[in-house]
Amino acid sequence: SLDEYGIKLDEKYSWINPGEGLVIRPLSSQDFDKGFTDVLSQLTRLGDVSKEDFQKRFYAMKASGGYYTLVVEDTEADNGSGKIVGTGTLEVEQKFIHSCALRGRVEEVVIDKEYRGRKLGKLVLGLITVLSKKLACYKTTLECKVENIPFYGIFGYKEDPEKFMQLRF
Ligand code: 16G
Repeated sequence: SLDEYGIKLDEKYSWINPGEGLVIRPLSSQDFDKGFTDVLSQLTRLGDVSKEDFQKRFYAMKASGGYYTLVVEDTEADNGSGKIVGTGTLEVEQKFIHSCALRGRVEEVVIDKEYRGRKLGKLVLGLITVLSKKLACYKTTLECKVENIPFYGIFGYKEDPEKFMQLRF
């Protein structure tokens, strides 16, 4: 449950309600079988990721710390065996600057195309944002398509005057 990320679902978090049959929780090592990577492949190129690859990376991320991946599961889908229908990750980096602060990054926010329009993206991003604040990140940033700027704006994310640069290999 969200306990694992230090979030106790008290009345303060009554807005964390994905709807009938749906749950939002941390990623588990068993989620490959529930189609976690199928959801990721709706964001960008997934490449070859076997169940073994997924589990290796899952445990490596756990060991290194700083990765908070949330998933939305439709517990009633696939005859009750459950299906991952959304995800989003908070990555927390350690810094020397700002008095040894933490910096948050929002990554891989994607909702299955069949489940869009149910405010699940808002739920995932809202929870990631709360989590980054709770962990005392001095800032939390993300990269997104221009058409998604208004979506992130709802949560207070503003366009950075600095330019984002990249080198692709
Ligand atoms: C988007 C994602 C980012 C992801 C990237 C993949 C959010 C907020 N942003 O920018 O996390 O890593 O797409 O695109 O979800 P790429 O495969 O072109 O690097």
